[in-house]
Amino acid sequence: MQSMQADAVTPHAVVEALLRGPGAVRIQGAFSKEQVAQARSIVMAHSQDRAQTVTHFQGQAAQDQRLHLQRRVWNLLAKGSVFSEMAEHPAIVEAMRLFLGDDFIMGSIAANRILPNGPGQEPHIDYPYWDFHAPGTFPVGINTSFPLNAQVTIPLDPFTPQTGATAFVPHTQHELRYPGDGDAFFERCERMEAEPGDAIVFFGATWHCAMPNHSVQDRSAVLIQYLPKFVKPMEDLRAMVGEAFVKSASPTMRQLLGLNFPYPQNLDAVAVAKNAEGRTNATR
Ligand SMILES: O=C(O)CCC(=O)C(=O)O
Repeated sequence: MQSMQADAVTPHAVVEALLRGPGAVRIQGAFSKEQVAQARSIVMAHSQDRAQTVTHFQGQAAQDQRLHLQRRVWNLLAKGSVFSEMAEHPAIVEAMRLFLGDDFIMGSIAANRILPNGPGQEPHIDYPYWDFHAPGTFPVGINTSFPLNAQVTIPLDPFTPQTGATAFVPHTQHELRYPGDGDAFFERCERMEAEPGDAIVFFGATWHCAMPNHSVQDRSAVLIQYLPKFVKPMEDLRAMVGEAFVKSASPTMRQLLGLNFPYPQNLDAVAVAKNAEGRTNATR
C-alpha cells in the first residue's frame, strides 16, 4: 500500500491519498516501541477475560459461536495516557484539520484484538456511513465528494496476511456504497500490511474489513475514528472520560472531545440575551 515516513508526512499528501488516491496511506514509524508496548499491555490486560464487549460487523462469528475469538476494548482514553498521545499525534492532527476541518472531533478510540484462529469481519464502510446498507435513511444525494469520517489504525502486532491485516479495496471511496455479495471484495482486496507503531490513515468510505487471524499470535490494533465537528460521535467520549480528565485535557484533546462545538444545547435556558453566532459580534 501507499506509504510515507512519519517525518515526511504533509497534510496535503494525506488528503490527496484519502480523497483522490486509493483511500488509505501508511505512515511508517509514527509511534515508538515504548508507546506500542505500553498500549499493547493495557489492551491485553483489559481483554484477557472480557470477550463480551459489544462489537461490529461480526454477525457471522456470532452465528458460529466464535465471537470470543475477537475482543474489543472501548474507552481507551480512560485507560492510559499513551492513547491520548496516539490521538494527538501532531502530523495526523494537522492532516485531519485539512481533511475534516479545523474543529474536527474524535468519535471513538478503541482496540480490536483478534486471537489466533479468530474471525474476520463483514466487508463494510465506517461510521457514520456504517448502516449505508439502508441508504434510504441518509439524505438524498449524499456522496463522498467531502468526507464525514477518517480512520486511523495503529497496529500493536505485525499486520501481515497471516495475522489478519485489514483488507481494503482501493478507490472504492469515490462512490458511496456499502459493499455487497456481487462486489467480489475478497478477490479485489489489498491488505494494510504494517509494523507495530505504524499508523494507517484511511477514509472510512473505502470498503474494508478485519481479516481472519491464521497465525498463532494475537493481532491487536488501536482504531481511532475522527469526524467533522457536526457529526454525532459514536462513543460518548466526553461522558466516559470523566471530569478529572477533562480538567487536565490539552486544547487539542478538548477539541477532540467536542468541547469547542457547544451544540446541541438548551437555547431556551441561556439566561443572557446575547448574540451567540454570526460574523459580527458573536460570543462563541
Ligand atoms: O481491525 C481491523 O482490521 C478493522 C476493524 C474495522 O474495520 C472496524 O471495526 O470497523
